[in-house]
Amino acid sequence: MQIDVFTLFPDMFVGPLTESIIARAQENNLLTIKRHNIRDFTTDKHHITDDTPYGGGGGMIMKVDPIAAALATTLGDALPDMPVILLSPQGRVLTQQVAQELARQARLALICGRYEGVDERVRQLFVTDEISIGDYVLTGGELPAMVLIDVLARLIPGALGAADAAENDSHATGILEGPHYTRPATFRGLTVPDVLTGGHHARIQRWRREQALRRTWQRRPELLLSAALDEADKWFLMTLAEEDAPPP
Ligand code: 4FV
Repeated sequence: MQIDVFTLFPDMFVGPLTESIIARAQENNLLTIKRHNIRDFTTDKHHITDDTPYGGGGGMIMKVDPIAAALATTLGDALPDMPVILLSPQGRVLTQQVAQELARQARLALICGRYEGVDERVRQLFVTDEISIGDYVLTGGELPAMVLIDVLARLIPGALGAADAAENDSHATGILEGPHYTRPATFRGLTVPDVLTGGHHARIQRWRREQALRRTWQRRPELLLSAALDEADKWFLMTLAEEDAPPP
């Protein structure tokens, strides 16, 4: 996968994209990330990339022309048929399902807004998709772009160590993950559940599924409405409901 990032702050990406899994995915040519500084595509001597809003009002707006030049110059004839994603609070909210959909693309372009946002003609001329990482306002689209790159990198086959790690993720299964344990077997008197050290894989799998269902029931019950639940899951959830039901 190749991701072209258009930003006024390319150096913000250095840290997050040069460590651990994302660094290794680039070393193994599973992922290529190209950072483009929109300011490099200005034509005026002051390299202006933003201006005051027509109609007045506070704040500044990112100009369309430097962004247009950056996209055309760097993407060339690949531009028309590749997803161009604007990171903004007005976008569809990023979920694991949205990430799985985008992870099928060979190439993506990400536009990072700043100030009050981009000129609307950026959307009209270039943007094919708009993604928000959540209902809050950040100083720029760079962190959302990094979040999107991180969630996509994990979904690239071969990017993660254990082959199936991504499949069991919270949200990848539609429900939350249950508790995890590793050595020591006891810490400050807290011991690892016996089922996990008993070596009975079917019991371990069942226990993990029930813990995941319990955590989802307690913290994000709405996820259960869209989760793929089998009969055993439904019976287990019934017992949780009885547990929580007020005494008659
Ligand atoms: C944002 C979000 C976000 C809005 C104004 C950048 C800021 C500034 N992007 N998910 N939430 N963007 O807050 O994606 O231009």
